Amino acid sequence: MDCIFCKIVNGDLPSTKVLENDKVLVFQNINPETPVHVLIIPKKHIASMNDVQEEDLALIGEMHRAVQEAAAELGIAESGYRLINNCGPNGEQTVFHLHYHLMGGKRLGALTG
Ligand code: DGP
Repeated sequence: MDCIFCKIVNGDLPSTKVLENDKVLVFQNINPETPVHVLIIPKKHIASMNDVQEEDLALIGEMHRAVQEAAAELGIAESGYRLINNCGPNGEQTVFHLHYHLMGGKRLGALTG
């Protein structure tokens, strides 16, 4: 499958890993927009939030647990952070493998849409 995040999961593309378990990978965004900007992905290929199935709900929970662990690891748990999922064209999704952006390390300002 021609998916760059699957290639990162498989080790066919390099990444800077923050944490990993058998279900979830957290790695540094190649193009960070904030001092802390990592991506949380399921190892299973799910194209977007629209494609999450009933059987994936525990996996989504695992992703949220990984968010907590990564935020603590990266030192932004107490200061706070923003968790974003871009879905589809209006969401400006560019990589069609489900991911959350975990962003922090500075005051991010109000959402403007
Ligand atoms: P989006 O689909 O718009 O929610 O964002 C995809 C993000 O993925 C974007 O912020 C940049 C990041 N990205 C794209 N290609 C790579 C890559 O090869 N390696 C890493 N580490 N990040 C990537």
